[in-house]
Amino acid sequence: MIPHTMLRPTDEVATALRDGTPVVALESTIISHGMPYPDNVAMAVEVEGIIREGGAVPATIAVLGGRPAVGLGGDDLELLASHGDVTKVSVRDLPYVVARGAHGATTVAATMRLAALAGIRVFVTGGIGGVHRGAPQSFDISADLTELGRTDVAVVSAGVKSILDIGLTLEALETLGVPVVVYGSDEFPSFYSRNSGHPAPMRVDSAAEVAAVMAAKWSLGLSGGLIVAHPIPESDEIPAEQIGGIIDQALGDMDARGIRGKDATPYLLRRIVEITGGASLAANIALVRANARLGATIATEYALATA
Ligand code: PSU
Ligand code: MN
Repeated sequence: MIPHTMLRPTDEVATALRDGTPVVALESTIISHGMPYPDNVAMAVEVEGIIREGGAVPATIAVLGGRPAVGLGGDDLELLASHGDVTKVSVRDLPYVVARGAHGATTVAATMRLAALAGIRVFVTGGIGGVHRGAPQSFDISADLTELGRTDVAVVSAGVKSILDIGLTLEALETLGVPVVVYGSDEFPSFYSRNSGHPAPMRVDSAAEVAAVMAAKWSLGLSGGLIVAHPIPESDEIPAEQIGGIIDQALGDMDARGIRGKDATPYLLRRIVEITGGASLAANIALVRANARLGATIATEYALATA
């Protein structure tokens, strides 16, 4: 596939897309607004390496000087990780940041859209956005869900954090027609924890099965994304009982400060790292690593299934 003309893919990514080599998209909000410096840039570099070891080409996506970039160099990752002036860009922000020639870190929603424009079908991240707790009053529902409903990309994540209402998020995904497959478990995972109290809507036990679901969905003309929920490795897990109180505390602090809207998720992520003294960050990095391994394998299987 030839990427959209406004995109700036690296030569490596453009060649891989042309040759049908597996490519895995990565988001940049997780770098700029999801983790502290310098752990964020170390994570970004390491994850790209894991994807290469898995036989795929990593394509970290961001907006740099107004150009949607697909595949980044080391300097770009450093800029996104450390520069104070990188906006969090969801789909509604893309036109403004592009028009102004600004830098932007793309969320799951914006990354999915740019990945799809480039012809990339597999995207690895940590956690996705969803229906926030209190959404019946605040209306705060992440555009990640809207995008999953319409853009043809499989998103590998460790589920959703309980900063969100997990039950309502799963309901919204069902309404949007988004398959939610849980990898190797009968329970939907909640990011730091392997369990959430919510059963897996669907279960798969191999990357080939994921690729088969992707191929079947799009062959049937069912547009939109899929969620591959990959539970955090047992050895890295923070039990739900332990993280639950910390998340409640972070949510209380957020309300007390009047933080809302697009600042809510970055604030909560930062506050949870503070309260846990970095333990949540270690878990976060571990689950992204595991997702990168799985994502590279899924991209390889999908390339085989559709060759
Ligand atoms: N959840 C995480 N880590 C993250 C995010 C969510 O555990 O870094 C980021 C992702 O980029 C996601 C975005 O797409 O936050 C969702 O933000 P919002 O709720 O404002 O849509
Ligand atoms: Mn929101």
